[in-house]
Amino acid sequence: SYSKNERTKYVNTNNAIKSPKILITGGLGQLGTECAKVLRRNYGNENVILSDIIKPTEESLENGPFIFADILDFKGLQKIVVDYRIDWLIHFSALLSAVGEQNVPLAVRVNIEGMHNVIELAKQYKLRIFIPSTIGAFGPDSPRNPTPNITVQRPRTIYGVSKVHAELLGEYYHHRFGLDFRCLRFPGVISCDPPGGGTTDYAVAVFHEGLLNKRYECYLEPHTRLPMMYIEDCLSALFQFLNTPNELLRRRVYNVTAMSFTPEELFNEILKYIPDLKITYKPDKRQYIAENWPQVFDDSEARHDWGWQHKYDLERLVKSMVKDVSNNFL
Ligand code: AKB
Repeated sequence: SYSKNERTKYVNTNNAIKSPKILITGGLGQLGTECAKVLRRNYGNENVILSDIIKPTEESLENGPFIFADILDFKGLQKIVVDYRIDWLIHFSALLSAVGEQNVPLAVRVNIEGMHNVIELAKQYKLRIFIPSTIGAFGPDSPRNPTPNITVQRPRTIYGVSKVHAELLGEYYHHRFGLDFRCLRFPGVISCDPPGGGTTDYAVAVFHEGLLNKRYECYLEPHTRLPMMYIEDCLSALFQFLNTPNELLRRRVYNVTAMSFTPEELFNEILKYIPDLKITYKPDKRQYIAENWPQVFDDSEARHDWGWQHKYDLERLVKSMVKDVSNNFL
């Protein structure tokens, strides 16, 4: 059901509820293509526009419009919003935690300046805007087990700093200008599409390398516990949250998660499917990042306020990933 304001916006002259027009930035990253599939199933292919600065594959062009959009080009973004009459903006463009540390100036431009552009755009054109945050928005001073929705946030990566900045600016624009800003803090997201440059990537890479080469060298120590979720849960959280009437939201930023595991626990579950899998450990700089992140994420507020529920636990996740990767990549 739609709130009063939303009704005004999405009811057309025939009194039918109109689908929102949605722009996804950073659409060719880990979440974009799959997110577009979910939204297109619900709102129609033409109403969901995937965008990026990367050249798309055939698959990304399959089900609906794809356009070039550079989040650092404010006028270009304005033109897209006007030309396509955009209502909602899903802003995925970002450099992740590990790759951000390798190029801090670029991370500042993309994650901070780019976010300034989209948030200002959303304010000007009264868009609903979703920006993902992350477990990386916490740091060594935050309680790690569990990490509540509201607590100390002093991250030690540029990725984390930029995400705390996005959370705070979004909340500020909401209170000051009435911007419909929505933000979920995601844990490590596991999907058969490869992520690019995160600290939780090992939990995806092990499926690809494990199934292909029967060996995997892990860059985290065996007992490093991190919160995680399967892509399907991540996208249903996003979809459900985007559609929650404003009056049910007690916050603009919510923790969401599904499970927590260590590399060793994940590999033991995978061994049930690939018994000859050989695991070695060679911790690198990402170990330091992971050590300062939450181990267990408290998402009770999301569960309470808008009914968040995950479907995938570790066993189901591994079963699905083995199947997805075997079917699509082998
Ligand atoms: C990363 O590892 O940087 C991301 C995240 C947890 O935000 N996957």
